Amino acid sequence: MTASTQSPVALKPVKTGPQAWSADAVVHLFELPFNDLLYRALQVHRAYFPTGEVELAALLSIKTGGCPEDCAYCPQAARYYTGVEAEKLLPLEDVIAAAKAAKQNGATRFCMGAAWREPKGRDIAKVQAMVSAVKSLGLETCATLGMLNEGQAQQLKDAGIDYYNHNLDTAPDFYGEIITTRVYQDRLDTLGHVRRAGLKVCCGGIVGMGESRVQRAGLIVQLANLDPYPESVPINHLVQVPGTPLYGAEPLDPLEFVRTIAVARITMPGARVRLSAGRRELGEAVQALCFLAGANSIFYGDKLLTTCNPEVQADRALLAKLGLRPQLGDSASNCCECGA
Ligand code: SAM
Ligand code: DTB
Ligand code: SF4
Repeated sequence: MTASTQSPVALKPVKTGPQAWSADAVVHLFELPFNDLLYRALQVHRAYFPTGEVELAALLSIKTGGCPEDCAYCPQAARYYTGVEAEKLLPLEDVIAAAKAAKQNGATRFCMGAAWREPKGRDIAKVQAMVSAVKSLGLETCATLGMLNEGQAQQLKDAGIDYYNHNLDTAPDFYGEIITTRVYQDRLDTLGHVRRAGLKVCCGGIVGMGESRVQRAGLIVQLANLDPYPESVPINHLVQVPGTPLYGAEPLDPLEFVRTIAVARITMPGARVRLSAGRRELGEAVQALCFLAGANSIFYGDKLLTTCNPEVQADRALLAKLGLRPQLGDSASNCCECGA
C-alpha cells in the first residue's frame, strides 16, 4: 500500500511540515458534500489526535483600545466609536492574578493581547516580565502584540514565550478591503521573524467579513503553505461590533463556518485548530459540528479581548454534554498558588 492509499489512521502523525496546497485543491475541499467533508476531517483529526482532548486557552487584554490601525472588524481601533476606551498597559500583578484564575479554571495556555500596531522597546521589557511570571505558574504562554521585528521576537523567546499569535486574517486579494494601514507582506514578515526566533506560531483569520468562499479558501491556502504550517490556527467568526465598518455585514451561513474548520483540519492536520471569536453567536449545535469537523481548542473565559465569550460554566457543561475532555497541562494538578 502506498502512502497515498493508506487509511488516515495509519498515517504517521507528523505535527508540522510543508504541504504545498494548491488553491484548486482547497476550493475543491470546500465544495465537497458537507458529510463527505466532515467525514474526511474527522478521519484526519482522529489520526493526528487519537485522544481528542480540547485545549482550553485563556485570553487577557493587557492593553485595551486606542489602536492606530484601521482593521474594519476591530472594536479597539481608535478611529471607530465603539465605546472601547483606550487604557494603559495592565500592571504585572493584574496579569499574574488573571493567569492564576485561568489556571484554576483549567486553562493550559494563557494568551496576552495588546491593541498595538507594534510594541515599543519599553513595552517589550514589560511584556517579558509578564511572560516569565505566567510561565512560572506552569501555563503555556502566548502573546499577540502586533508586528514584531527580529530583535523583539528574540526578546520574547528569551523571556520563555511559547507561542506568538499574529493572524493573516483573510485572503491576500480581500485584505485591502479590510485593512489599509499595513500590508499582507508585513504580516508574513512578522511570522518569519517569529519562526526564525524559534517560537511556535499561532496564526489564523476571520471569516464572515463578506469574503467569498474562494477567498476563505485563499486564507487557508496561505496558512497551510506556511513552512511549516502554524502549530495553532485560530478561526474567528466575525463578532459584529456597533461602530466598526463591518457592523451590519451580511452574516455568514453557519455551515460555511463549519466547512472552514474542516478544511483547516484537513490541510493542517497536526495543528490545534481553535474555535475562536464568535462562539456565543454560533450557539451549541454549530459548535458541536465544529468539534466534529476537527476543532480542538477554544478560548476559555467569560471575555475575549473586549467582547463576550461563553461563560466558563456554560463551556464546561457543553464539553461534558459532548463527552469532550479538556486537555490537561503538564502541571495541571499543581496548586496554582504555591506551584507544589
Ligand atoms: N493588535 C494586534 C494585532 O492585530 O495583531 C493583536 C490583537 S488583535 C485584536 C488579534 C486578532 O483578533 C485580529 O488579528 C483578528 O483576527 C481578531 N479579531 C479582532 N477583532 C475581531 C472581531 N470583531 N471578530 C473576530 N475576530 C476579531
Ligand atoms: C485570535 O485569533 N482571536 C483572539 C486572539 N487571537 C487574540 C481575539 C478575538 C478578539 C475578538 C474581539 C474582541 O473581543 O475585541
Ligand atoms: Fe489594532 Fe489589532 Fe485591532 Fe487591528 S486588530 S485595530 S492592529 S488591535
